[in-house]
Amino acid sequence: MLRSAVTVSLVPEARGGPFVYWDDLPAACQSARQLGYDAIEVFAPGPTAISPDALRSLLTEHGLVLAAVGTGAGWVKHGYSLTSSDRAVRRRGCDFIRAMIEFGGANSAPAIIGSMQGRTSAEVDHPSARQYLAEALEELGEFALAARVPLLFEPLNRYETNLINSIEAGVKLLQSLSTRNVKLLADLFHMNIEEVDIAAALRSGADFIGHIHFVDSNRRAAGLGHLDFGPIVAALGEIGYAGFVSAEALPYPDSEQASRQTMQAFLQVFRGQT
Ligand code: LER
Ligand code: MN
Repeated sequence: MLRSAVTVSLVPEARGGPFVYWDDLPAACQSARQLGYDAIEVFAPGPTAISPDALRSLLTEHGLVLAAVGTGAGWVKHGYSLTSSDRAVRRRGCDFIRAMIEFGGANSAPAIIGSMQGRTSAEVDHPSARQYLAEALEELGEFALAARVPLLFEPLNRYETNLINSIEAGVKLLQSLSTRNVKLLADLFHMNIEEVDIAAALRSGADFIGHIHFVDSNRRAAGLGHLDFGPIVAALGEIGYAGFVSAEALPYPDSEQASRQTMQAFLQVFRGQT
């Protein structure tokens, strides 16, 4: 059965970003548990921010599991990108993600590649960027397989990347790879900007969707924007989606209220509670 998760950012450089809880991991775990979440998703500054054992103890103490770990700190803190024109920067980006895969894998959670996909530039044209990205995903997908977790790849909207903006483009990219261990992260905020029909896109990505970022049109908590969740929930049911639905939303009006609002929406739309 599909499960609920909520994001926690431990990255000061990401301030202003779409994460529900900030800075204090124990406090976030406590609040998440009180509100009834199954899991947390951690946006960490790096693989040594907290030891996997300490993280496991904290999760166990609160009856939570780890849904996923973000790798975007590689970009926001270090300027790494998997499609940089500089081979050394691409290598450092891959190594950072390998370490994050091990970090998440130690608690059975996949790593997410979002902003680390980078974008084309004056130095890197589209075919080169696509090739760099495919090479990195081949390597990292198989590395994740050895850590017994999938790797999650997230299409982003056009203002964040010009590489992979839609589920269709994501599916094409994954189909071009030989590794079968990369799955798509469908973020409803990005999809609201890029997709013609969100529910149809989810259905078309059926075999590839491995994680959902649950959020409304304006990146506030579900229910605070104008997304129609009925067809989205129906599509996820139709494709038998059984992964995490993770709140990656702005802490609006504050973390606690965004978290509470998301859980209320989750129970309503996925569990049929009124
Ligand atoms: C960024 O916009 C995003 O949605 C994150 O999940 C990826 O870093
Ligand atoms: Mn996202």
